[in-house]
Amino acid sequence: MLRLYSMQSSGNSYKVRLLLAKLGLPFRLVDIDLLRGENRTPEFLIKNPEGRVPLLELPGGRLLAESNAILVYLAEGTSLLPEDRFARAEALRWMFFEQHSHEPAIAAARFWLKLVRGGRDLRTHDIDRWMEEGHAALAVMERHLGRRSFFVDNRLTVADIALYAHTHVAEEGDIDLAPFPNVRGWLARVAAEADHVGMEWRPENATAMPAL
Ligand SMILES: N[C@@H](CCC(=O)N[C@@H](CS)C(=O)NCC(=O)O)C(=O)O
Repeated sequence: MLRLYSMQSSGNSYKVRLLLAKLGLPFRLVDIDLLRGENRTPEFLIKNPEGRVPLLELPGGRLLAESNAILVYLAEGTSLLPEDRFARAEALRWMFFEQHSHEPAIAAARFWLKLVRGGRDLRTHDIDRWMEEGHAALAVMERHLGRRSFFVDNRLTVADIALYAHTHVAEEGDIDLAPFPNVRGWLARVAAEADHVGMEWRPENATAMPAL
């Protein structure tokens, strides 16, 4: 069975849980609590030298890190990963945008302002930059969505899943979505798609990180 190392409140982990739920793929969820340093134990660093979640373990033991690489791997052969060469490259383009221009500001703001106790004081010097870069990324999305229902091919793809995960909780990092009506409309469309699950969803078989 697939095994996913994940933290429930991690947007990057949520991308993978959402895709697995949509595809109806059974998997074992292994909780890694970053706030307790479970991602920095020798056992976990053997699996992912970067010490990050999500991490996917395949039945034969092979390991795949990086949320968007995991999405592409799992969605292969499904309608969520375009077959057409150009559409597939466009999906990748938006996933690279998410990692380079969106997640570093929007996810970091939420992590430090909502999830880390005292994070606002620890990272005061970063807040203005997160707001500026987060708004800039949302403005790009707003313009793109002006004439489209979804990011690629006017249908749900892995690009939407990658961008949805942190955007739908951006306000938890003080990033106001009110000025972005197209983005808000798109968030509602993604959430209305078949087999959508929220960030709180978990399969029944969750376990803690096993010792080696
Ligand atoms: N680019 C990676 C980023 C993964 C990432 O930063 N994960 C966070 C949780 S959302 C993490 O594990 N942080 C712990 C750390 O960096 O020590 C991805 O998309 O999977």
